[in-house]
Amino acid sequence: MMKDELEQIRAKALNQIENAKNLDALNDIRVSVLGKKGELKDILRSMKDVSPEERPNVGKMVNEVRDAIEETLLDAKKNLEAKAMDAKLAAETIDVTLPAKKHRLGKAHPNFKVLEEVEKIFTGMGYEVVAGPEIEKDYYNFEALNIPANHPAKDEQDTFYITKDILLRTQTSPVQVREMEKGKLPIRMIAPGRVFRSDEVDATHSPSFHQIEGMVIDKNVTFADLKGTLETFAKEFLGKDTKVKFRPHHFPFTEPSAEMDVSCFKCGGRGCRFCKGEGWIEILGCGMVHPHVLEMSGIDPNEYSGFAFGIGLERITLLKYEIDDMRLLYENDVRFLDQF
Ligand code: 2NL
Repeated sequence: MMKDELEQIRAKALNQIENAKNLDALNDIRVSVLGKKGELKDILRSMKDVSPEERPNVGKMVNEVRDAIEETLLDAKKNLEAKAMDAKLAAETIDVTLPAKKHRLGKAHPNFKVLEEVEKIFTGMGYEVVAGPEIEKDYYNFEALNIPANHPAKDEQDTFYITKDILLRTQTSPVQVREMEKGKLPIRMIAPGRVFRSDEVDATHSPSFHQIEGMVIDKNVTFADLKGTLETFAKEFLGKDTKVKFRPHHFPFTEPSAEMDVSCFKCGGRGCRFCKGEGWIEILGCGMVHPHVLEMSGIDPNEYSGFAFGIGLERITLLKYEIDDMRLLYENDVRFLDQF
């Protein structure tokens, strides 16, 4: 009779365990069957009614049933925990084969592209690229370049002064003066960089823009070297059919001085809207370094001579890419920049 009861407890418990949905349900089963007030404890309490001969058998059976239920409970617990872990992992799964999010790639600014191109042309001819300070002494920006105290360029309307003697450079010439002062000759250099002039912003002006100056100083450098070098530059930069023309000009730091025009690369020189019917476009200023400029930087003009030139970077960028307003170069509108 007690044996039947035990079998019933076992069958009922195993069935409940099999149907348990979670760990709480399993625990409830444990308490109701194996706990202090559980069904098996009731059986043990009624052992006193069992005959002494039968007791060891019944005791053995109770132990068997308890062990079986405990073992099944443990298996079910492991099973439920494994299922919970599987669900957690499934929820956290990342599909590494999905396409990645698209990144917006940056692009080189047209000014920078032109600068790189110009640098490549001159370094290819053996020039060194040299940088210098944007905040300069009046001496390096003006005096050492033969620009007298009363020159209009020195006017506060054109130049940003920090103190009476310190200013934002208006050209990159000071970099070249500093190089001459070092006294290591010959010199073959370009000095690209930011320059400042107190100009109102419009389609062709900005208070901060960029210049590329160049200079060669050696024995027996002539105006023919200047012309050959700058013609080579123009052909490499704008195409081999480009023609050049030198017009006399005046700069305080060069003598003689000139401006170089290139044949219009849109119409080939016939005259069009782009070159305003001229057939020619001005792209740089140049000249033979003034003997007084050489002398002030400690170079003997009887032994050495040289040429120099200055190119407005924004100006040639606008020309090269046919951009009609300089302000576009500074706005950093990606719809504009994406086109280069
Ligand atoms: C222009 C004119 C020029 C130079 C810059 C230079 C520098 C030294 C000595 C002599 Cl250290 N000259 N630079 C020479 C001629 C012209 O630039 O119109 N640039 C946009």
